[in-house]
Amino acid sequence: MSQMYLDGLSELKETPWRNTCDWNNLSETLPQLKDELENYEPLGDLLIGKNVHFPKVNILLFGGIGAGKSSVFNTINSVFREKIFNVARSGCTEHSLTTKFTKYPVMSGSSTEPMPLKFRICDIRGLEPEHLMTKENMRYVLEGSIEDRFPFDPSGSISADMPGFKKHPDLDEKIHCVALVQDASMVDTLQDLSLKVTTNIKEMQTVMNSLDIPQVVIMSKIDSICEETKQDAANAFRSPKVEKCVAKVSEVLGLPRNMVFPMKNYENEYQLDPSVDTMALLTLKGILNNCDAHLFNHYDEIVKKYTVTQMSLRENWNLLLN
Ligand SMILES: Nc1nc2c(ncn2[C@@H]2O[C@H](COP(=O)(O)OP(=O)(O)OP(=O)(O)O)[C@@H](O)[C@H]2O)c(=O)[nH]1
Ligand SMILES: [Mg+2]
Repeated sequence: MSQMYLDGLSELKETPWRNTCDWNNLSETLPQLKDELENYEPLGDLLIGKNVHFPKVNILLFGGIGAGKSSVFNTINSVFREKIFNVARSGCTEHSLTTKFTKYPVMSGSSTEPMPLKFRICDIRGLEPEHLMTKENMRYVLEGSIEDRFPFDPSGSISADMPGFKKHPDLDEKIHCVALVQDASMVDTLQDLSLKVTTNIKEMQTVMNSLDIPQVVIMSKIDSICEETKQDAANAFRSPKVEKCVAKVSEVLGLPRNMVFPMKNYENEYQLDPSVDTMALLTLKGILNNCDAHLFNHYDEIVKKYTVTQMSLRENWNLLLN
């Protein structure tokens, strides 16, 4: 864990370094935010009245081993399931605990009939100095060629004839935004200890850029760099330590500071915490905005391919009956 950030207590700032939401009124803020995201539709009002239905957006979690990728999915899923719900395996191991490429649906509601939301979170094996991602594999993942539950080694070789490889994926099977997950407690060592992994991430960013796929950073484990944030995640946006860490990550990964989202994942808790929930939803909202920005560049293609015609309605109806 980073000593630099744990030395001394951080004095919380009077005014937050980023304006996010009303943290003093979470009993109203949180349900509003949750409702907004439960009703998220890809491209939102741009498709209203058009009879166009783009099924779901796909978010890829990407980063080093143990960065907290699977925990990010578990945290977001827990918020919507209204209970701590660990679907993806998480923990600390010598090699990445996640070995399959998994497209997780997110369900809302704690009732018996959960409602699937309009986004999926894709979890992948973490990068290790001896298991770095090749540009070719990155392209396959981003372009939707890797099917759900495919055992996937970022450095392994993949051939188009392998089972689980999709040759011509549709736009709704591709990745629409990448969230680079970075452990906040590793940030001051990014340039030395994990240099190989960081260099690999930056190399993969060139592939994402070439495909015009937006990137954000989820800066996980912020509770481990700031005592006040550990006590209450709501303090993160008034913590100079978190602010400094965000600036450093933005500099190293070459993304604007407003694309870096601090997050505290559920890891030791038995019960949901409104501050942790709110922070996770703010992050998700930022990611979904980026997904929409990406889809906007494919607007004409979406209208052309995803318009629901009388014919396709009839076909779906027949499928349901048979
Ligand atoms: N304190 C704290 N621990 C966290 C947080 N997020 C994740 N962890 C812990 O970090 C460890 C690694 O988390 P994972 O979610 O398994 O990380 P991963 O990136 O999926 O790891 P691999 O799949 O092995 O690459 C686990 O022990 C988590 O409980 C966080 O926000 N705060
Ligand atoms: Mg994992």
